Amino acid sequence: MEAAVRIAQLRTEIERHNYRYYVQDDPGIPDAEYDKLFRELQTLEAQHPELVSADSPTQRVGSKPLKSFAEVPHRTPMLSLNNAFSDEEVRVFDTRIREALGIPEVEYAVEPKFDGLAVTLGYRDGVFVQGATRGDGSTGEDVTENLRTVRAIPLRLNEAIKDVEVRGEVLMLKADFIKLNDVQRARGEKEFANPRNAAAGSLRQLDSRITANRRLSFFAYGIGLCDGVALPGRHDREMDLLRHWGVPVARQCRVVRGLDGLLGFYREIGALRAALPFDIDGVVYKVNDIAQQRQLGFVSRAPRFAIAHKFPAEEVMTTLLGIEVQVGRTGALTPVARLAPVFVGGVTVTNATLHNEDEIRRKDVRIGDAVIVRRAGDVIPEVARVALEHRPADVREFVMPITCPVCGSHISRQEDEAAWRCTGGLFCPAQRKQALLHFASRRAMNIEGLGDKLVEQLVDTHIVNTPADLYKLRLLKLIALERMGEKSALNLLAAIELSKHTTLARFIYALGIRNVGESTAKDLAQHFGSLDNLLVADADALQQVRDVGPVVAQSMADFLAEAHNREVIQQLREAGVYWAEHQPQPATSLPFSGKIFVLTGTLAVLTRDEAKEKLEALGAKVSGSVSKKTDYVVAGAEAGSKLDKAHELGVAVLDEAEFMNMVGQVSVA
Ligand code: 9MJ
Repeated sequence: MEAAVRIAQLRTEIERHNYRYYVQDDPGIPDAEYDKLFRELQTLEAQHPELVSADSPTQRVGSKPLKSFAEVPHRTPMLSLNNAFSDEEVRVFDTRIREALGIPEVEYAVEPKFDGLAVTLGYRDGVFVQGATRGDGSTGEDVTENLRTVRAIPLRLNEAIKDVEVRGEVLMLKADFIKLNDVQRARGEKEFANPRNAAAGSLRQLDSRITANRRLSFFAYGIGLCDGVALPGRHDREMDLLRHWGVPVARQCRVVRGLDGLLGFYREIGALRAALPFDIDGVVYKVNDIAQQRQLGFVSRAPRFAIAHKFPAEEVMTTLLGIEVQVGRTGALTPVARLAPVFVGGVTVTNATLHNEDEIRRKDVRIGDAVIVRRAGDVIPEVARVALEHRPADVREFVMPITCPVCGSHISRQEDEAAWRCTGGLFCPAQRKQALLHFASRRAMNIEGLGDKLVEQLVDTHIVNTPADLYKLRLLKLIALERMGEKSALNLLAAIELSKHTTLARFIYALGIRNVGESTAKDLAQHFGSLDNLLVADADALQQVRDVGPVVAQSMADFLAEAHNREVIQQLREAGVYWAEHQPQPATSLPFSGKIFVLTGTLAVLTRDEAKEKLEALGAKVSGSVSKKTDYVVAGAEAGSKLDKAHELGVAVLDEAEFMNMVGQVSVA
């Protein structure tokens, strides 16, 4: 047989087995048989290098390690989901949707909630070209090489779609997780706590050859941007389309009607949970009709048309050995339970939060008690309640310290707050350490290698007091520290140097201003465009920023009122921290700001007025006549002279499907 023919056969057969294994949970052949086919293909390709193609299964073996992952801005945001923890919260969700849409019953697409990592897969002309993690929803990390090794991810779609983003979740099947831990144990290497951690650890490998040995899986749950084919206007049909393209979609996805349909699905999947080949932490409900989804829109970064209904957190009993008070980055004193180690929610837990003093009183938690500890997914484990029937006779009451347990400063508590706070600010070593860890964290300045232990040493030895001091570190100082070798010291200095080139948003976030999280920092950076503009902004100016209210404005003012904070900012700039400043965006900056549209002909889905309203809401101008300045002409049925004019001037013309797709893209992911 001709090599090219056999190669094509082998590729098809191998991909078919991948699909059966990862999607249908029904491996067609034993691993050894699969390996034989794979080796035959490798041998043939080695003999005929001209026949090797980027989408061959042999290309899933990983490549040279990267130095770091590049950042990828998402062309359409990757949303997160709001959660519901009870039937009642689901009822409220359904009622709100019915009322907003003005209909008696809603059709929902329902899906398992995969407990993995969200990724986006970019295909051009049907070929997988780029994959990225969710990151903060607007920018992720380029993990293309790692995703290429995931056999469940098609390297080529069954149709050559021009440009499409597939959204889904990377996870590890339970069976593969068990096998992986067997291997880790046999090699004397660290075992993973649960499939999610194993998947996360494998996906974030700079060396994709390691990822290739980890057998990750993938399930799609949506389509981001799509160009080159009109989407069907219903979520379930989009899922069918993905299946048709060869993308894995979970078998459990379904369409139901009304609240009873939602809760029925929740119970059904709950009963199936243990028998599923992958871990799930709940189910997801989405309004099925895409036009209705658009009508409902978003709150903040989560869609109003979807919700995750989470399974209850796992609970176990253990002994409360003691209560320690920790001081956080903003000075909040948090009582932390020290526990007899216990396995819960997929990990071994030795600490759990007790939130604050009032919670300890309310739950009547005493040292020595038998306590019920709860942990769900990624959240911090907490002490849910005391098992009073198991209370020993010799329990002790917890007493809140009257000064900061770390620096001895006075502690205070605002009337409307549950937490006591240390008033020491950056005088308090605990706050200083936390501030530095936050500054160096991945989403802030991203200084790899600056972990708890090192920060502890640097602060305790007074080598580093403020973030600016990090940029003054020298090799000799570092290698004088205990347990610090020359190689680690050099790596750290390189990471610090690398962190100097950042973005304004990261810099603002890194400062650790109270109530200024990542998304607010982004909004501030976007709005003000430069740090100097931000530094002179008063409360009124600040409140012009999207999502900024009096609380954030006050936090900013408090932060900037401290001379030492301004001093640190100045020192950081002098140390060479920089970013590209961009033009400030007007407060009304919207996806289509500055774009001029002309509508012509008859539209089928929207009326002309609705289309105009939609465009204006997105910041576009809608004009009556076509000129060179026109960005797009939207041509419905029987479009006449305006369409001709557009062609004449070379203005981009959209048909209604393309237009709907485009307005959908900017608001729906
Ligand atoms: C998960 N994690 O299984 C979504 N998800 O949809 C499902 N996540 C999602 N859908 C929009 N099934 C944003 C996130």
